This record gives sequence, C-alpha cells and structure tokens, in this order.
Amino acid sequence: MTSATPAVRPRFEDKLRAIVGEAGLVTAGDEREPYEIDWLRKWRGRGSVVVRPGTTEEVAQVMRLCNEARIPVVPQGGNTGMSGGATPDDSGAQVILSTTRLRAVREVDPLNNTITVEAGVPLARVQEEADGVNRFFPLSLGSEGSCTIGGNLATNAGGIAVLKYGNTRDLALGLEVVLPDGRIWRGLRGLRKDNTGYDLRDLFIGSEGTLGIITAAVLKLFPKPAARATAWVGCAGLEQLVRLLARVRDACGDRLVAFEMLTGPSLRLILDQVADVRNPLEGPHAYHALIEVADTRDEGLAALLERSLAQAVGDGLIDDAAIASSLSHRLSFWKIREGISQAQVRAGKAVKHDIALPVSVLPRFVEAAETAVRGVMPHAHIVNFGHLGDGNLHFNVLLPKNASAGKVAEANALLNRVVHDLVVENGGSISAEHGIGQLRRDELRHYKSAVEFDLMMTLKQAIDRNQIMNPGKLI
Ligand code: FAD
Ligand code: 2HG
Ligand code: ZN
Repeated sequence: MTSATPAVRPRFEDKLRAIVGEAGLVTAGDEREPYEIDWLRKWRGRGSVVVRPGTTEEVAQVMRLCNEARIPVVPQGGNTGMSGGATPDDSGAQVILSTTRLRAVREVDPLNNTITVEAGVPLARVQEEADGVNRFFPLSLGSEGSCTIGGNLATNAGGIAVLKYGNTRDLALGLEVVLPDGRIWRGLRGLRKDNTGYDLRDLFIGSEGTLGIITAAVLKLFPKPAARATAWVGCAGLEQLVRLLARVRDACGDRLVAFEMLTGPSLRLILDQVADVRNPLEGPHAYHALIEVADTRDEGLAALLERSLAQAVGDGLIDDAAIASSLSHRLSFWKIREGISQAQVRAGKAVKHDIALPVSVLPRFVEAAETAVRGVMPHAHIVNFGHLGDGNLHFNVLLPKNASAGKVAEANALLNRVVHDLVVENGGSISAEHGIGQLRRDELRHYKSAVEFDLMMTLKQAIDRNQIMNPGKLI
C-alpha cells in the first residue's frame, strides 16, 4: 500500500470549466433558473449545472465527459418547447446543455439555395440571413424570435407555412450531430439527392434530444415572395372552412401559404387577454380563418384571393371576409393569431392536444370530440384553433388559473384519453408538431404498436448505450 495522499479528484464542474471556460458555465441557482423552467411555466426542474459550449468540439468533449461519468444530459435551445422536453427533472443530477453559444452562420450559398447555421441560431436570424441574399426561409412560428434551429430540428417544428413548404424535416438537407459518446457525425451535405443508405439525418430530426446533440444544419432556401395577400374570414362551421380551403387551393394553387383557423371562443380569449388587437370583422362568427397567399411575382394576387372569397360569400359558404389593405393591416391579423399561446397562459392552465387528422375528417372529428369532452367535463372551456391547412388542430381545454397541480393532472389524464382515443380511431396522430417530451411520454407508450415502440427502443439503445440523453423524455 502506498502512503501517498490520493490526488483529490477535480470536481466534475471544474472539468466542464476546463472545456468551456468560465463564460460557458452557469452554476449559481438564480442564474440557472431560466433554464430550469419552461416558457409555459408548466415544468420546473433542477439541473446540476448549465453548460454552454461555444463550438462543436467543445460539445463533443462535454459529451465524452458526461458519458464516461454516466451523467444525464438535457439539451436545450431557446426553451420555447411545449412538451417539457428541455426541462431537467428535479433530481439536481442532470446537466443542461444549452446551445445558445453555438451562434455562427457558417455559410450562405444563394446559388445552391442553402444556408449552413449552428444549432443555437434563432429562427428569426435565419429568416433575416436568407432575406439578405434575396432568398426566403419559410419556417415560421410564433416563437421565432427565441426558438433555435437546433430546437426546431429536434422537435421537427411545424408552424404556419407547412401546407406549402412542409415542416422542419422537409427544410433540412444535412446535419452535424455530436453523439452521446462524444463522436461527431459530420453530415453537413447540401445535396438534394443522396441515396447512400439509411437516412441518419431523418433519425435525428424529431428525436427531441434523446439521440444526440444537433450542432449545425444545412437548410433549404427558396425564392423570396414579392407579393402577399392576406384575408380574415368568418363563417358558421368547420365544414364550410374545409370546403373554402379546397376552393382557395383550386383558385390559387401552391400560392396558398397559410390557412389558419380560430374558433369564436379562441378569438374571444385573445381579444380579452392581448393588448392592441381587435376583431377584423363585425359581429361574432363561430369559425374564423386567416388565409395568406404569396408569389414571387405580383400578378393580381390580391384580386385573385378577393374574387375567390367574394364568390364564397355569394354562395353562402362564408359570412364575411376582410382583405388586408396594407402591411400594418396584414400584421394586425397575424398579431391576433400569434397571441393565442400567451392568451391561454394569462387566462388559465391549458390541457393541450396537438393533433393531426386528415383535413376531410376534421369537421366530424371536432363535433365528436366536443361532445366527448363535454360528456366528461360539461362546462369545459374548449380553445380549438390551429393550422387547418395541414390538418393540425390545437384542441386545448382551458382550466381555471387557480386549478391545483392535482386537478390539472387529473383533467389531463381524463381529457387525453377521450380526445386521443378519438384521434387514433380517426386515423390521426397524438402529436402533430410539438413532440412528445415529458408531456405525452405515457401517451406514446399507450398508442404506439409493440413493433413500432420496439424499433424505436432498439435505435435508442444502439445510439445511447448508457442512456444519458434526455432521460424521461419521448421514449
Ligand atoms: P427547446 O424548447 O429548447 O427544446 C425542445 C426540444 O428539443 C427538447 O427536447 C430539447 O432537449 C431538444 N433540443 C433543443 N435543441 C437541441 C439540439 N441542438 N440538439 C438536440 N436536441 C435539442 N411549435 C410548432 O411546431 N409550431 C408552432 O406554430 C409553434 N408556435 C409556438 C408559439 C409560441 C408562442 C411558443 C412559445 C412556442 C411555439 N412552438 C411551436 C413550440 C416551440 O417553439 C418549438 O417546439 C420549437 O421548435 C422549439 O425550439 P427551441 O429552440 O425553443 O427548443
Ligand atoms: C400555435 O399554433 C402553437 O400557435 C402553439 O403551436 C399552440 O399554444 C398552443 O397550444
Ligand atoms: Zn401550432
């Protein structure tokens, strides 16, 4: 036996500090707090430390260290996710890995129509960079000022332009990913064609931080629209809106970019909770749509939309419509639509259902779902709105602000079962765009077939052998 004093092992934190420097570490409790609570203020956890690497190599070293020490890692981008995926548990043992210092725009290539950005770049910055070279990046969400490209990819975010451009998965060409053991997959290819085996890119998109850290991506750019026309429509029922959607699409083709829906009660909630918004139409309507068409050339776009809507009013399909007459008028329509999440947070506690169904099925689904919800909760405040054009509804139920955590959990379980059973019976999905996170983890287990779940688990175990990536989320 040696009598030498055993070397004191440097604390884990010091090892992290040696990799990322002082600027890359947040240790104090009050400074950690913004990373430990989500945007909705629905989940609160406690991390051991927040680490903010500044380069892919630093991410790789941090992951190697955590993997060797078997320390769980919770990836976090802008922390705007709606499923609790970026919040640590309350053990105080998990490291929060924030990508907010991975902020470089590595390349903009207008000839290849691509942009290569690091994961922590906010979505709005990508839109601006594209605009700067006369191109367009179409992903658009209410959170675009704060959410990051890494988070968009990890959740496969949807938003308002999916019906024309697809979701984030459709907008990504290549990825760079740090694996749980610290190896780096350098897949930043700007190719439209690449048939070289299993599609690893698509495996990481939508994996919600459970398979690795996305550190950079090559994204597609598009021609910049030169003209837009925007309308607000009121009508009596969802059936009418679905028929209007088909008509506008027939008339405008792929110039139709957005077709968003708000029920009367959803609009009421926004008007009550959000400052400086007003109903674009006279009088109440059971359903509203915000419709936007865009084109690279302005060849009577507004007139085309106007004609199509005038005909729909004439045929009694819709009751009223307003076309935005200026940019500020257009933005006032979008301000209403984008106020809905904040309005829910201000007014109560929402039980959220982020569901997708075939568009043609939506009217009968909504009728059945409203009846079923009222069957178990007669006075339910249903806040139903969403991206009608791509079949994605946010069929939420708002509970009072003072509802206890127990009551919220109880209502969540009860309403999830009622709504999700109907979704699945109608060929739909229990998560259209917000992902599974911790919110729908039990629901995923409940509804996935044994084969599908087993395949997902096999992939998870193969890539994250020590199960350190975002435990308790998704799978
Ligand atoms: P975070 O919230 O930080 O993380 C989300 C998930 O991704 C977590 O599981 C996290 O672990 C993982 N993650 C984050 N970064 C990485 C990375 N680099 N590598 C690996 N995993 C990572 N969503 C929509 O789809 N459509 C909408 O219309 C929409 N509107 C919204 C409006 C508002 C007002 C708000 C607050 C949110 C909205 N969202 C919407 C939800 C949210 O903005 C998106 O899910 C967004 O993609 C999350 O990005 P983020 O950077 O904030 O990710
Ligand atoms: C939206 O469509 C977002 O506005 C948020 O996806 C939905 O607040 C919600 O439930
Ligand atoms: Zn949405």
